[in-house]
Amino acid sequence: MSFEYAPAPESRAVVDIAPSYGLFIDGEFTEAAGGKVFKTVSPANEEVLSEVAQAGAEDVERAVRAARKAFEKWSALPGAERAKYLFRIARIIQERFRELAVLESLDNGKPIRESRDSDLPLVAAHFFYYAGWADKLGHAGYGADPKPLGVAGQVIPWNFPLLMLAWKIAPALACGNTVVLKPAETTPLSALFFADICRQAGLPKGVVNILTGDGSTGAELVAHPDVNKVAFTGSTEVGKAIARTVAGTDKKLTLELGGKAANIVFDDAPIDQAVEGIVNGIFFNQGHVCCAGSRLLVQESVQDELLAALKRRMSTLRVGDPLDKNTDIGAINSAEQLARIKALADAGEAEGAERWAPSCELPDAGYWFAPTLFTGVTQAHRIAQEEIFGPVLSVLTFRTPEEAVAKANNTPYGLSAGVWTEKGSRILWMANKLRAGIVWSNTFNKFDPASPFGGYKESGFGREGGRHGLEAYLDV
Ligand code: TXE
Repeated sequence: MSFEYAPAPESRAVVDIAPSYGLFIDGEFTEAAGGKVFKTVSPANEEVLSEVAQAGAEDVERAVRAARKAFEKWSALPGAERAKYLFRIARIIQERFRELAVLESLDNGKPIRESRDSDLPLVAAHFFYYAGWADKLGHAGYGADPKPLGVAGQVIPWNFPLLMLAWKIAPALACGNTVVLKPAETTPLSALFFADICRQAGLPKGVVNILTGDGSTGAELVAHPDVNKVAFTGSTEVGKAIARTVAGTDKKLTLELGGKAANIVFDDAPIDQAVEGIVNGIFFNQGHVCCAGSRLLVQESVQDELLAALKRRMSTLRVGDPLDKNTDIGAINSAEQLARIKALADAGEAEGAERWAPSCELPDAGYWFAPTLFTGVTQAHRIAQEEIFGPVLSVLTFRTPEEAVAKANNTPYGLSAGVWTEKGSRILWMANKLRAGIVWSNTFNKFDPASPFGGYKESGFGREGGRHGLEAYLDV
């Protein structure tokens, strides 16, 4: 069985999406020099939401020039003045949160409960947090007068469009840099609404520029000789290509790439609490999360009990309309991403793992994938090594803490991990042994702007968030 999906009209009405958008350069919306456009669709029903300009080399040139010009004045402003703009932006985000949450769910496919209760509050929190730093940089232990780097070229992905923008733009502006940001091609709209918020806040022209476009726009931007700092979040493959471009230049670089986090459950953990953490870890945002707990490592003695409880819980998850407040799992962001998830899940079966999913109705139109569990997974299986970036959980088992650590660390990635146990000393021991930038204990996917975020190994380098996040935008 299947059903027709149509977004709830009352929520859809809170956001006014224009039929077309230009690039945001030097404080104005403008057409791309080459006149090219592309469509952005709602992944829940393939409705065309708007037509957006595709920036080319000439537009990158214009945007970087505008950012360079604005840098002179912006970097010379006292920190307290820059803070005022950032506080103003944070407050406008709070005032417009409902509109932005609906927009984000429409363009990305994520459940409104998540965009409203997780993404948007964190977006505002990042601007408040870094606004607070802008006038304190001289007293933060960086030396008397730390300097901004110049023009930051920032490329972000589609899984948390507005939150990734906040992670990149808030610290850059607080430190006195100016920005050219390229959102992902499947989720350009919230960045364009953010451009409007910059105007509303009276931000000086050219301090923030938004270039919509695909990977070719991103490649032009990071290669531009007048960009001083490159910040990228996305696939490890593209991250490596960007690192090659930047190598041999004087640009600074931070990369936040993929992950294959282990969520490790010991036999003394409260099972119900752990199940909630596992579900949140892998099904939050359809599993389109770089730090998603995509591998469950469960201690052998509690495997049966835990998996039974997990399957019961998974059977209650509601998949469907992103704008319905009761939805737990929304739409997969794009046809391409859906194809990648399907291919890896099929590889799991072909390699001998056992596939299970609760019965659930999926809409006809749009891109959907049921929450899926694989048991009988070995460390060599592709679904235990590669980032699936979808609602698919691979289950492995262990007997001792040492074995758990060895298995958890046995992927090319090192972004995050979770440890579930009542034993404090074990948590500390595990946290030290796990090669992961973030280790959560008895919780998962908790974020705070004051806490640095970033990875080991192929998950990238540099930290975003917290005091460490400032260092990526300062010459100290
Ligand atoms: O990523 P891309 P895709 C992982 C996840 C996913 C896979 C592919 O496993 O399945 O990557 O996703 C821009 N120079 N992550 O293809 O291509 C692109 O336009 C400069 C994990 O969407 O890396 C977009 O804005 N920029 C991840 C951004 O890079 C380029 C989040 C990300 O797209 C470029 C997303 C180039 N040569 C995917 N090519 C995370 N760490 O959270 C593309 N882009």
